[in-house]
Amino acid sequence: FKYDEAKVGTEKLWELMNSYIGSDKRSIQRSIVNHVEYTLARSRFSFDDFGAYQASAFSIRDRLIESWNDTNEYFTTNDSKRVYYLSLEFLLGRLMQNALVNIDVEEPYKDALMDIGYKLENLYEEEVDPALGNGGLGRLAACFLDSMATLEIPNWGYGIRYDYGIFKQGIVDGYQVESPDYWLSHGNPWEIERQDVTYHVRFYGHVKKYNDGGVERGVWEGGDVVVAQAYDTPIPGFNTFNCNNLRLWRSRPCNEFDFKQFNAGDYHGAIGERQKAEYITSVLYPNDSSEGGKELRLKQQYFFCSATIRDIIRRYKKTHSTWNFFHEKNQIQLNDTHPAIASIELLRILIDEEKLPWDQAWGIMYKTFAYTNHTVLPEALEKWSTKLIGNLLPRHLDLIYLINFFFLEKVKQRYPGDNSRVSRMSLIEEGDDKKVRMAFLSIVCSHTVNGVAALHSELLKKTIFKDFDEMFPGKLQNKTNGVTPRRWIHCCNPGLSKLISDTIMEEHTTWLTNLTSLRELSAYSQDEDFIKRFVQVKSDNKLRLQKWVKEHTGIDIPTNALYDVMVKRIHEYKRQFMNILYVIHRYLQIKETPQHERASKFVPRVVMIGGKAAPGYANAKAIIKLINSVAQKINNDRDVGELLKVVFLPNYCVSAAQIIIPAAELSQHISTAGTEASGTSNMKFIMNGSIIIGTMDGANVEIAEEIGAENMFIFGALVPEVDTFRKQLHDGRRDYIGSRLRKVFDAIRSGTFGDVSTIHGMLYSIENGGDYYCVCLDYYPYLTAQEKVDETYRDYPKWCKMSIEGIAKSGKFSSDRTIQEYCMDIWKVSAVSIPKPTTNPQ
Ligand code: B1H
Repeated sequence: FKYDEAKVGTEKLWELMNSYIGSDKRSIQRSIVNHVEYTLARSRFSFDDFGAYQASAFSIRDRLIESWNDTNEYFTTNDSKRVYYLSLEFLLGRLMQNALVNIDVEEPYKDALMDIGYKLENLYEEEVDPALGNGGLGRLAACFLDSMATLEIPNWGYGIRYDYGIFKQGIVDGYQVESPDYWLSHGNPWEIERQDVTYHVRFYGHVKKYNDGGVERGVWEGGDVVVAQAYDTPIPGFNTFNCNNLRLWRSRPCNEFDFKQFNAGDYHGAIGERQKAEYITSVLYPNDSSEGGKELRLKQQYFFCSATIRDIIRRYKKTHSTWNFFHEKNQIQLNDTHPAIASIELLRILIDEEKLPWDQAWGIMYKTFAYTNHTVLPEALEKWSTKLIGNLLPRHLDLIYLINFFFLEKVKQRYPGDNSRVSRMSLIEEGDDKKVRMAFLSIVCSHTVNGVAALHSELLKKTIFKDFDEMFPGKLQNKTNGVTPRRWIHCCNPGLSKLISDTIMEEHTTWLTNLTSLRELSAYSQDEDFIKRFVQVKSDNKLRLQKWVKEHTGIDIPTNALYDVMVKRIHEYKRQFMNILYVIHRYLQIKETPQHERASKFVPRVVMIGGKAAPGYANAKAIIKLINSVAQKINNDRDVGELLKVVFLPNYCVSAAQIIIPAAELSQHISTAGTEASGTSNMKFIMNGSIIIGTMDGANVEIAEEIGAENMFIFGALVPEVDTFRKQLHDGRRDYIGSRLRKVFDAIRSGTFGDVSTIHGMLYSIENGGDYYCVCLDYYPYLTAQEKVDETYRDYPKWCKMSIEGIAKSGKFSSDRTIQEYCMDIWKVSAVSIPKPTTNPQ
């Protein structure tokens, strides 16, 4: 090519590329069939549902790529301010329906596929559920991505492309067994492998320091170098052409750095070394709300942070020649402290490689980063041993010490003579094994810090971050969590979505982005026709869950019973244990009641509990075993019949949640006050018309504020009462087990539910002053609340009214509202709308 020919060629190429795929039946079918033939190399004789899913996914991805490319180009041309959401977890769930709904082609695809003999709903079921997260924190990241794309915020998510997601949970003899989730075994049609986007990441090695005109700089050399390779997943917004990106990093061996070993003749050894590199991004750590302090975890954190920061800098440098606008063009949000090392990495690059003065480098970092705290539980607060950091990331440890020095100087200036404050606030916890307090480090390195619900944010200010709130008033904010109504109403509950649209006479495209308009439903909470349709939707969903339960557990459950659901990670603080104690109590009561009185005394219930226990968390596993043993006994007690059924829902995950939540009538959110930072499933449940039985903890408090406490079953100790009880326990109080609870303990111990000896340790501890999560304190208020549940369910119109009021007033809990608040108060970023593309004639 001569230059001019090349230019003409580019224009032609451009014209060809700009042909958006049409949404008529023929175009859709042609694009699917093209992928069957040319991507999958299948013929019409070997084209099953899975093949149809894959081909459809590729065809949808093509559409996403069109707007994804346009979006990125538009942001670059307009030099838009961008938000980067850094998270070690993105619990996306299945992508196909979400993509179709967001780009508004679900119906056309349904028709197009039906016409060639495939049911779209069946294809949805063919998709693996990508589960690169533990629970609420990872799912929140996914909801935020959806909201940011929908609100047209220029955003990229950054994280790790784990080969293995959260383990799959099986139940054998009532015990949890874990099996690996190798989710990529059949390929991933949603991602785009970027062979052109790679960075080198260094570990270990040593640092040489030198004085550069008064600034100390470092040169970090030696050690191991691995390659980070990018994989992109388009994140389409709802009802917009904007399509954002989720960039996940995979670790690969580095070709340039291991020649020596190969040349030394140790061929196998050298290959082994290479494979170690791949190991970094192999597996997601499965410990929700507890940190293990393992070197590999720190490697994961630094690996993805380093690649991410380099990527952000490279993008910025494409359009900027000075550092002056970096923070005005880039905001980086840390999803908890897991990616906290990113701020130190930016500082290191600015000082050691970009040769900026310390003050300028510090200012850029500080104005760029913001940090979200998700827990006050001490076991979840990350603390990395200085030995470990110093070995793996020697230069970063230097910088952390330097930051700490400057910071403590400021503390001393501000509070002269207050030595205990200085040691309380130090970024380093002293002791034999000194540790870096990652939360404190993140506060100091960020311009804004936030909690995830009003109560939680207040607690942060009063407890673990009290000193910081005093020193930096206003720095700690609240941003109450939310969930995306696209997935959590429209996709998972199409019946309800339609009913809402019909009732408030708005297209779903309108109210799904303006969720407070659900308030209009309030007027129908006693409307007979509406209630009739509402009840029909719920009972369809119950039927769907009944089938799911049969398929996954073999247990038959009735549909004409109250569906009582508790699904979340298994943890002592969440108190699944209290739930099952109550189930036992209910069972014993039924048994004590003469047959002919039972129907009038008890509302038939199906109690369903699901969730994963961290593999090393013995008490959580013992709780699962207890639930299964109790279920086994009760479900097979013919004397009880259909009055009470208990089901452990195995392998709780996003796709299961989408079936379980819409079917629930009652849902349990019963954590000890002050322990659950927010909770997000509580929001999903109310949006789907389930009533909450819960404590005044996390976002429950705000849910009560919005929907009215009279539309929930609230019980239990408040934070101050929890504090008092714990003090009493400490001081030797032991009289907290009443006779009804004693009976339940006795039933467990006496073998009524078979061998559940794994729970005996917990029972003993609770009885002997170890009731840290206040099960016994809240047990009786819980019984009373449960009685109220039965009483209300008997008055079914009242039940429906409560449940409809809940839906109507759930608008605040859309993650769109949350993201709008982050945009205004933290990132100071506004929407950038991609112009509607013109479709070229095909
Ligand atoms: C939440 C975690 C968490 N808080 C450590 N903290 C992890 C901590 O792998 N780790 O090391 C993983 C997860 N997760 C949850 O965040 C809170 O418990 C919920 O209450 C909250 O709703 C959710 C989202 O903010």
